Amino acid sequence: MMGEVHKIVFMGAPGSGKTTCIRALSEIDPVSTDVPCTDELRDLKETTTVALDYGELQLDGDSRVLLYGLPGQERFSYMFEVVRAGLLGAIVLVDATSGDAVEELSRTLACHRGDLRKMPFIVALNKSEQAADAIAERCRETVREHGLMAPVMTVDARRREDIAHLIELLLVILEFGFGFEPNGEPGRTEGLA
Ligand SMILES: Nc1nc2c(ncn2[C@@H]2O[C@H](COP(=O)(O)OP(=O)(O)OP(=O)(O)O)[C@@H](O)[C@H]2O)c(=O)[nH]1
Ligand SMILES: [Mg+2]
Repeated sequence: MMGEVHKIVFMGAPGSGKTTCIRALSEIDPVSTDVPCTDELRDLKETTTVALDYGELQLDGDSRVLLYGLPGQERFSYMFEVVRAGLLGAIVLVDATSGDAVEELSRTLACHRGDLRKMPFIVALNKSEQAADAIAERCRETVREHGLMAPVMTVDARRREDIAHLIELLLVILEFGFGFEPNGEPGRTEGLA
């Protein structure tokens, strides 16, 4: 993988932890476009991403991973267009403490289904300090219901090693093909969902 550049996107509902992941993982000062929340989000958190987060991670040799965080609010979902070219995979964050966690995942999958059929992704169940097994299982079902396939992992987005582990897993899935055919149609991926 000498000299390669991998491009990965973090997506998910507002407050699910995308900006936190990039801050935890980036080895450069992350570029952040957070602004104070002005709408109903104000009760949930202080700031929200309105354009993109950007960070970088160095791998062995001179390979790099470029990390992009999308805004969580659906009205900014067109920002995906900005990062789509050359994208190798995605991390879909889910806030396990949200009463709507599974519905939020469902909305994200529905919004980006076309792209997620063409690249490997991992569902990362965040803020999962308390037992999140039941939610993880419902996330797996939701992924299947959308005709998609992805592992579901529990993480703490503030812990660098948790997010580094997600990236490693994504790169392994990429390296071993994940059963994706060159035309982007999912192939044999049993066992990963
Ligand atoms: N307890 C806990 N808090 C977390 C965790 N991950 C993120 N947070 C907190 O959750 C809040 C929201 O995280 P952000 O990273 O801003 O969420 P986001 O997905 O970027 O949100 P938008 O940009 O609004 O879409 C922050 O206050 C984080 O500190 C976690 O694993 N556990
Ligand atoms: Mg953000």
